[in-house]
Amino acid sequence: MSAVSKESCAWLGLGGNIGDVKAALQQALRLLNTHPEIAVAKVSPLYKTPPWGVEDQPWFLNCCAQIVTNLSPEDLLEVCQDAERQGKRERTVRWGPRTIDVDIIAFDGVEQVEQRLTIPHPRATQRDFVMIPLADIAPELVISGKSVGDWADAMDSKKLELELESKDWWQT
Ligand code: A4P
Ligand code: MG
Repeated sequence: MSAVSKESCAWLGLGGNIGDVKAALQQALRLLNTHPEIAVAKVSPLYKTPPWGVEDQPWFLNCCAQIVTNLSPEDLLEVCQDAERQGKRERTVRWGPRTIDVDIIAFDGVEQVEQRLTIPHPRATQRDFVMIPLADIAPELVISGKSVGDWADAMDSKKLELELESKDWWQT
């Protein structure tokens, strides 16, 4: 991994809708937090969200996290994809497959458009299941010229349900 000396904040969007999603999200956040170059600073409440895009599928669980890291955005993406792979692993037939996505929504001072990694995430500001949890932990963060709080205020928060409100749900 390439070393980046500066500590940066980054914001992640996590979600899934197959299997024990809460457990998969907890596992992903704990995995990120145990990485030597990553500390999980804040986690939003966990929301139950209606499916976006393809609507004929189960509701999702979604949350956002603020992390502090020495990694470059590309190396952080690799760690996020490792966490996804672990979450997707089939453990036992009984519990079935698990699906989890971990996206990088924003990274301090970074704007780039590349197929491998676009920051800020190109579709994040259209998604209530990203902007509403993100507004819980980073309302002042500016994405595409507008604060996350303002993006979230323009959305219909009633479509989302609070699943777990405590800020340490992922650790318990
Ligand atoms: N990639 C580029 N930029 C990024 C970034 N900022 N963060 C590349 C993460 N990855 C990024 O990712 C495919 C590739 O995008 C990665 O390998 C990486 O190199 P992906 O997550 O498999 O799919 P995607 O094309 O990024 O799709 P997108 O728009 O993230 O949609 P998903 O993940 O398919 O969305 N409804 C609700 N309520 N909640 C949800 O969480 N999720 C989806 C799935 C649809 N509807 C949903 C939800
Ligand atoms: Mg994705």
